[in-house]
Amino acid sequence: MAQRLLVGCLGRQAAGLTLSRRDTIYALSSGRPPAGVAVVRLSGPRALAVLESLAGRAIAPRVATLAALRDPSDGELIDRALVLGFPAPASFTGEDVAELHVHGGVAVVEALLRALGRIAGLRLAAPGEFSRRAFDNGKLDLTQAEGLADLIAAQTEAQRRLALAQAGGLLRDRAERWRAAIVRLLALVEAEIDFSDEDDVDAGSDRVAIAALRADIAHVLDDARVGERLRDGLAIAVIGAPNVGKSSLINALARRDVAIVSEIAGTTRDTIEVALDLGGVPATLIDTAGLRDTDDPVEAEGIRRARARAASADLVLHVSDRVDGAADGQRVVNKIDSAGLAPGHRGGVLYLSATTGAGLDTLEAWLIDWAANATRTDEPPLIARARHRAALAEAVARLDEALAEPDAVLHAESLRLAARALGRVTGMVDVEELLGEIFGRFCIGK
Ligand SMILES: Nc1nc2c(ncn2[C@@H]2O[C@H](COP(=O)(O)OP(=O)(O)OP(=O)(O)O)[C@@H](O)[C@H]2O)c(=O)[nH]1
Ligand SMILES: [Mg+2]
Repeated sequence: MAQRLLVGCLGRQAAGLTLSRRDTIYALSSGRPPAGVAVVRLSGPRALAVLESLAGRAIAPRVATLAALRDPSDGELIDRALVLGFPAPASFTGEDVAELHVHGGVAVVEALLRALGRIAGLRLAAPGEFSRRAFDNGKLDLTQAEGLADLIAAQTEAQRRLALAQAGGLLRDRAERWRAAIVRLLALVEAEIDFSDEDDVDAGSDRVAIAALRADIAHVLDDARVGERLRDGLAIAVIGAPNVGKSSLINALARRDVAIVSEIAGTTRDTIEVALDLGGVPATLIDTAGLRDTDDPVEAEGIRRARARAASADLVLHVSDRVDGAADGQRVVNKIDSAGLAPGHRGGVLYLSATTGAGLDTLEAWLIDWAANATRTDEPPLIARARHRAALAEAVARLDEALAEPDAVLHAESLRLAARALGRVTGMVDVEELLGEIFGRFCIGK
């Protein structure tokens, strides 16, 4: 292993970015027309030449310029637009990029896209292709690309903040730092193996450092899944006996008629989900089939699903229509209008009426409070996806392996696998780089 890694000093190339010459791509990057403004973006070797041929003149880089855009094939005026050129590599994709800010009319955008489509060497971008090129050119790592996708999909304030932190490289920086530290340790171990006559060298000097790294990563993993909860939303299951008003409550909270309500017990069969914004924290409210013994196989299946949803939910609201009885979850007593009870929060129970709306504000405030608590952290969450969690957990497991391994060669292999796991987080797994690090430090007259 050590021999293979340390063969020769010739292989010390930079972690290779071999940019093949590729198509110039274009797409409407703004929302669906009509709109005030539409932004059409081009990226690739022909982007700036095409920009100038549309504008009929030279366009200064990085300066917003008003230009009359004409179809190069027939000289027809398409629109007067604000255009920008970003020469490579200082652009979003790392390639030459042009942006055309035209009036956002359906026909304007169509005419422009048609004109672009007629130009040789240009083609419509595939979904995500601009970001993919940015990734390929080292402008973004995987976590930042994911962060950008999440930022575009963000529906609530908490999601926006999380996505912005990811897009800004919060996780990338940490993962890269951990990985670099492991690669340094690995280089030391490799050198020990290489320069020692024995194969059972004690690689003990690095164990303190490995244990510290392991603790650091484990601490980040121990985050109550706040990042994933913010990204995916908190799950709130509404359960209870048939006819207590679960669906009515869901409709009241969602402020629309999402679930069917009737005086017939056993109305809801399927689980129905509604998205809620709880003070910036996304949540999914899940209506379920009323729990009771039944011979109806369809209803029984609904009840099975209700129990499963409750088991996996972040919160269970247990609705009943009377004061007595136990509950597994937060107790909510509905129909206080017919029971003659006052609305509010007393003795751990929320009293309300889905029909009159009394007590709903208390429930909403309680939910917002609960959501804030469920997603509260000292530090901004680093992990936003199961993929991140799996890779970091793998790194911890490999570091544990390394710590327990007496054989220096196997110890080094575990460290290498830990580094790879971290490299998978950012998508920058690269053996070349590992080699570079080792050669750079230990190429002493070999
Ligand atoms: N008086 C009064 N009636 C209510 C209230 N909430 C719901 N109801 C009525 O109770 C009946 C049952 O309501 P649903 O919302 O369908 O009850 P559910 O718990 O979803 O019932 P299943 O889906 O069958 O389990 C309907 O006739 C509602 O109009 C309330 O706050 N006050
Ligand atoms: Mg129902």
